[in-house]
Amino acid sequence: GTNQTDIYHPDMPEQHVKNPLLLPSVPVGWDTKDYKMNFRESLNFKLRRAPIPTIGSPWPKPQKYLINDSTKLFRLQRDKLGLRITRSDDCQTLQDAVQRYLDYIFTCFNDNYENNLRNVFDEDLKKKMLLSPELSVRDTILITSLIIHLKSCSYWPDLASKESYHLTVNTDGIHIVAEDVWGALRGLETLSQLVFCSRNTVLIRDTKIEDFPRFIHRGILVDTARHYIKKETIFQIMRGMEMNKLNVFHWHMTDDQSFPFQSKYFPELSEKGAFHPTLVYTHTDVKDIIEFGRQRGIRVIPEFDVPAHVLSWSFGKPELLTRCYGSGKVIPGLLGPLNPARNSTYSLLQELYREILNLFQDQLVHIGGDEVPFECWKSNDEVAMFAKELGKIKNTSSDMKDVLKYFTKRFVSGIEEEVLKSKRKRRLVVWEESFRSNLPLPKNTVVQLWFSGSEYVPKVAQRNFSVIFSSCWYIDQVKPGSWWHAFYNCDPEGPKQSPNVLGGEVCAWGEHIANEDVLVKMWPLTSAAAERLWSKKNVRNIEEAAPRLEEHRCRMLRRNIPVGSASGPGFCITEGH
Ligand code: CP6
Repeated sequence: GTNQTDIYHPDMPEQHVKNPLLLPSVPVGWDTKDYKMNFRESLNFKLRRAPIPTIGSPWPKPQKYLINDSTKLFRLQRDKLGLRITRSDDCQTLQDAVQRYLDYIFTCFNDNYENNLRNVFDEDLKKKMLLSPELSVRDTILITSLIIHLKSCSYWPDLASKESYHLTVNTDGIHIVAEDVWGALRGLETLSQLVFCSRNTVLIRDTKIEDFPRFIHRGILVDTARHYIKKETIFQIMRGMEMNKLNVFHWHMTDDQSFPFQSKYFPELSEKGAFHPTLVYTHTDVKDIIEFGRQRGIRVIPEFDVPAHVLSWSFGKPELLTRCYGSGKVIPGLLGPLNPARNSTYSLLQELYREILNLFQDQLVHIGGDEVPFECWKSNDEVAMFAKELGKIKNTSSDMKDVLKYFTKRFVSGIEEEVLKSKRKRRLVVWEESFRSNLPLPKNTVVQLWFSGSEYVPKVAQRNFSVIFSSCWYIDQVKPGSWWHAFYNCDPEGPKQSPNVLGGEVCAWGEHIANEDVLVKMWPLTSAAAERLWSKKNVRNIEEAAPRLEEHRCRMLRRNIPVGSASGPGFCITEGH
């Protein structure tokens, strides 16, 4: 290859980009602690110019990736590109995806090559980076076929979905080979990111890619209870997820502040508990969102957080919650967690879960279990008596931990009854505390870590539970001036590989994030975590990633996703017009 290889060749993670305008090498910790700049680094940061975006570099970086710069460039023309799907037997999901991606591929923006070089002031470097100025269509080879080889076409994506694919671009045309449609989707996304545009021509290099995800669970938690998020915004989030090969939409549906789910069994929950009768998700809305995700290989996981974080449930169903009485720590008249002492609590939960399990398709169902305070239960005579009765049965003294255990056992067995009726396998997800409190959880439960680092993963493995990791990926906690590096440096696994880690989720907790800013806060920060979750563990060179992230940010803007700053200077030609 030429010197361009130094800049574009993504298969050399340890090789430093020879680009004088980028940050010099900084010592980067490899743990879950926040990335803090030292004085020298912060000075470098202040003086830094915008990274020069790469061109035609996919994000997240593929597992195996070869670009041959020694052959001529290829060009694509929509009316001259023949499409063939082998063994498609009516794979509608793929056909819809191909149309979507052809639109992306053939929307030519001339912003992403020559224009970016305007900001290169090192003339030698510029010469090396520039496509030969005489380049014309005659110097490129027309590719006339896009062939997708597909073994199967599953309807629903799930935990076992194969997302691997091979992609080659050469004189034989473009080939995507995948076991299942989900791999073909990821391959099409990569293909759409390999193309670039110069003088109104869609160009692509000779490329060979073998790709598969590092983790099977790569998600975003979206909180629709603290601020209502519009359906169209959720679609935009999912379009961004597709571009970053993220495959799980964790829907934190309800919380203290609102209950936006319009239940058919208990309409009063949203009639009284939503912020406004119109700020709800109907069954149709939920189905639309699940379908939008399905078409992109994105699974939707519901979370109706219990037994705490439920104040909004009480607006429609006051009798569900525990009334707190003055006892030092709690304010009299306040409502606490669900009342664990009443049969009606469990029957409502079971019926609500009948509805949830009919509506949501995914195997994983999040049942919450975070931040359960015991003070209110303790202050309430009915619950205190109930605890005493539990103690009598067990012949020991019972405390509120036992009440929580009882609640969990009965709540979970109600869900299990409904699961049996629905004839579909399910797996429960719980927040970290439920694991720490040693609650009676089914064998294959998944524990979502939200405050412990990866050093805690083996503790969960000891009890044979799987892990979803979130502790260092809070987009609502990002302070102005902090970097995407903190997201990029965080890893769900410690130095040793942990087979019980399914993956991780970036969390968009909604106390300080609304419909109008969720996307700009989410992107491109979430892209940093997306690469951590998809690419090889050793893909962690910030200097190598910076220009690629810069390109990716512009690419997302070109697809109309409102992407915020990459925390540092930068520009896209599409901005500000
Ligand atoms: N809301 C709910 C939240 C959080 C949790 N549950 C949360 C609080 C602080 C941090 C992270 C998350 N906002 N319902 C805990 C899972 Cl730092």
